[in-house]
Amino acid sequence: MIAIPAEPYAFDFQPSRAALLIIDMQRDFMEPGGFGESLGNDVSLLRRTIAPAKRLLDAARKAGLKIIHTREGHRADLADLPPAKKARGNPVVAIGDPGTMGRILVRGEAGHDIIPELYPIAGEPVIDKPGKGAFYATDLDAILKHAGISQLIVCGVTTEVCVNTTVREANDRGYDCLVLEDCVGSYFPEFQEMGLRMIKAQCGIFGWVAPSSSVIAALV
Ligand code: TIU
Repeated sequence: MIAIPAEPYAFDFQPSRAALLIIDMQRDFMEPGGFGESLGNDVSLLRRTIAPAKRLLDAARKAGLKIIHTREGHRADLADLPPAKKARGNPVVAIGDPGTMGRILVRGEAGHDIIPELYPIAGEPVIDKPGKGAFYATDLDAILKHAGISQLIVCGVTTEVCVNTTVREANDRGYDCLVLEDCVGSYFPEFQEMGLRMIKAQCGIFGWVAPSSSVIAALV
């Protein structure tokens, strides 16, 4: 057990029971022409997460930590896409429509895939999820349970959407989540701040928040 300095108090890190969970670092959210931009967002705001997340990923790989990636997206026939999710916001380019990186948020398309900087390697499961939470309609819980994982070190985008939803789902399933403030990003600076404050408020109602440097220091 290693005490990682965190808010609201130190996180008792147990590397053999921990997984690095990298949420939706996909081209559709991080690069121009994808889903994020189709919703009217400035994707450049998310890109500051890439360098610290890469440093953490390299350290986690070196330390032999379990690493899991997620991707938000849908079947090519869109059978798992709720009509409400497709229609919401009255988008000019909706999920399933052709974009500059293939069909928006559709599995197998270039835009749906993980950015090259953080691309998974052999042995790192990739969870394809149709929703915002990584536990909804996926086998993530089974994979974590079978590996004896009870702690999640969380990176990814966006802070207030898929990261917060997943952390809340994880919390209700009994996992301890440590969210890394420099490795999660939002299109909205105020949601970045509040998304993190909501996790660590009330004595850590959903989990802990720390900079990635604290986890890297614990891994080496
Ligand atoms: N729109 C937005 O902020 N996020 C998403 O739609 N998905 C994720 O956060 N992955």
